[in-house]
Amino acid sequence: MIERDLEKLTRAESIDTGKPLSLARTLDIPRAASNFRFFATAILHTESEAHITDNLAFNYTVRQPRGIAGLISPWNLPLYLLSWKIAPAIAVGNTAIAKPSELTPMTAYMLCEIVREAELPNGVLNVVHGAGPNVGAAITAHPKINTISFTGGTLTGRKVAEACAPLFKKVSLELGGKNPNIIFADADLDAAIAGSVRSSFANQGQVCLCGSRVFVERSAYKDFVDCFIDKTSQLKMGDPLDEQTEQGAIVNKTQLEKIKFYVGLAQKEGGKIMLGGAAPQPPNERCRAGYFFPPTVITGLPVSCRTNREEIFGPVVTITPFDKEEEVIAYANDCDYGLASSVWTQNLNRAHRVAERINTGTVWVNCWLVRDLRVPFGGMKASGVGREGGEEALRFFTEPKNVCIAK
Ligand code: TXE
Repeated sequence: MIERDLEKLTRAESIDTGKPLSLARTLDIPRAASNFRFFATAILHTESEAHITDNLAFNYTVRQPRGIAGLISPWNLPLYLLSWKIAPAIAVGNTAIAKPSELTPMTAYMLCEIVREAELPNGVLNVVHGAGPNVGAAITAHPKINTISFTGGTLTGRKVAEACAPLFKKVSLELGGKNPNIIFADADLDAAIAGSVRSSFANQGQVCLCGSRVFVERSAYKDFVDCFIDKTSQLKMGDPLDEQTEQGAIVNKTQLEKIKFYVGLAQKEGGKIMLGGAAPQPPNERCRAGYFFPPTVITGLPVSCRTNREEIFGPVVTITPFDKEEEVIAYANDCDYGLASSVWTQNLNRAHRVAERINTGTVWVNCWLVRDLRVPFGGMKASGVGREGGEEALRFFTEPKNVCIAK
């Protein structure tokens, strides 16, 4: 039904978020269908563990639904991220109370119509709309909602954790990121540039996985910067509802102001704006009051300045040269976040070595945002606690019980 309603859902998602129609149609909505399909079949293939204790006993583990799951999701990939919580939660037998971001309610509402048409029993999925501090906080505070899966900002994630701790709730937190994107001189530069433009500016840079700190080995630095800027300047910014648009609008004024603040800060910290840096003319009359900001490239910043430490969550990247592998691993790890990273090199030993030493929940090598729904997904440090995806999600939403039967 999600696939049947692809165009309706695509248009609603683009209107709510400002993302290009083409992105909602190829990424957001198809992934929502995949999420439901994946977990509907995953529960047909789970295995149960058993342990024989000498001649004493036979143990088996049952993983039972936990009860009512509270699912709170953000505005950047609304249906994509909400469905990724709903699907596993109900697949293993919980009921769910889901709260989408107040900024992007539409596809969650449309999902309700779809599940009603699919005859999901009333009460299994309950979508509540409203702002975080009241409706979101009511979910995290409610004593009967014993499992919370949250995706959003780190500051809010802390509030969610504080609300859940005294009630001993099981909590999964997918938070912010300040992801390193490392290009070694021996990389396939064409692939690294194409991949880096995507990881820098997809969804207007509003993806927690975006590679916002680009590090390039010095011997390749000038070529990379020149080609990266050239390729980025070809991205077509426009009306999100225009089929040709590749760069849409920022989700709201607050985020636009946040992006402008950090571009100003970067200049104060010694950065040089190589591309973008100021709000452009709106693409057309319909978008005259829209929140547009061009892909922005900043060089010349100190590695540990605020611009390189704090999450901007917009189409802004910094590019910094490095000389040694040790040095760039230290740069990558000198960060409060630990969500994702990309490493571009054709030296396999180096790929394994660097991947092992970077402290992020995901390390992509010679790619970005390649997603297999079976793998664990999530971050460490200020990027969150716990993992979503595959077996990790099925285990998060269930309560393991050991039954030990004497022989
Ligand atoms: O997230 P919030 P926002 C980052 C990004 C962005 C920042 C804030 O840097 O600038 O987070 O974005 C609900 N109790 N990310 O404002 O506030 C809220 O209603 C319970 C990264 O979107 O975290 C919404 O449904 N719930 C992120 C959800 O939390 C509360 C993607 C997320 O809102 C609440 C988006 C409370 N006290 C932003 N306060 C990622 N990891 O992908 C708010 N909410």
